[in-house]
Amino acid sequence: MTKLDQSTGAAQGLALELTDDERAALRELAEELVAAPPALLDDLTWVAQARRASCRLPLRLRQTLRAFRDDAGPTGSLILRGLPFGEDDLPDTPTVRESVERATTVPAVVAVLIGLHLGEVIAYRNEKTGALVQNVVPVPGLEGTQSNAGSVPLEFHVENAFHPQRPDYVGLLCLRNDHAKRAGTLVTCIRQALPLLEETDRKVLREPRFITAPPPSFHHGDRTMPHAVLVGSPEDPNICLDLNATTALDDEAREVMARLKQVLTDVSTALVLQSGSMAIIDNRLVLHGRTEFTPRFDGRDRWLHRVYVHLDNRRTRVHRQDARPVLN
Ligand SMILES: O=C(O)CCC(=O)C(=O)O
Ligand SMILES: [Fe+2]
Repeated sequence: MTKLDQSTGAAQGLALELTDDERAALRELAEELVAAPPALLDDLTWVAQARRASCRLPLRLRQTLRAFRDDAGPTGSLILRGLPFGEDDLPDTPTVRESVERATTVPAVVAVLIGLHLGEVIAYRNEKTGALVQNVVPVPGLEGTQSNAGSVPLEFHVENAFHPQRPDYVGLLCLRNDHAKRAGTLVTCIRQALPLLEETDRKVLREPRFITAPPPSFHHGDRTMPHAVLVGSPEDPNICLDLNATTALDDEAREVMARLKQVLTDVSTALVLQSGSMAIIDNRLVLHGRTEFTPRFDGRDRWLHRVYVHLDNRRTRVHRQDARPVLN
């Protein structure tokens, strides 16, 4: 893994650019899976075939994912570039609410293969109809919403922060960026924010003085009990916070949350994904959001595939019916 060019001055995280040979090998593997019956991303027998195939991803890609799983590094995010598809091969960007991908296309299969090498690809029954691969696209009428169908700036959040079994990783694969090629996924990592917080503030953030509601993408779901924002090792904690859905329960906690928001903003970076790139975000360490952009609804708007990954299937068994990877 190599560090990205840091000419912007901001640490942009870990990155891997596929070589031409690796791209060709990944294309061949993805096409095999596109054709594997029943050619449905959410079918358990198809997922089992994809899981086996994920062991045949190019070696450097497997090594990179394996190292990222051990430690997501100072920024908690990884960018893969040179994935085997181009903007010109794609159909129009969807424009409907709750858009998901059900059929095995090369980009969707690539997202699933990468997710399945990192862990298990999961979804939530009450979000986007439980589909394993979801479309992140601007939707007419939802421009101003704090959701991934919007196009106004999207506040920093841990994905599904309210859920007791939130994803360990979020994968965002870019099929096409916005017309201006400038829309970015914003990321900010608690590892970079922590040194800038006073110990008195850290202590408040370790106490159960916050509650978090489900995001608008969830049709059902309960608010959390009072919870801490920083959890685990005091020197290298996990973070659980959604700036649009987390409420502080008292004045002091509210002030601390405002200071944390400022620090998270100060250390944030924009990952401007272009077609053929994928960001993998460690959802225990990183909050993400999005810059604003102007959709045209002309079939060429920004389009990402999103996948969620869990590291441990057993941990979520109580949330799943039978062996399916869809959580309640
Ligand atoms: O549009 C993006 O870059 C990220 C949107 C988002 O937060 C998500 O899809 O989870
Ligand atoms: Fe998100």
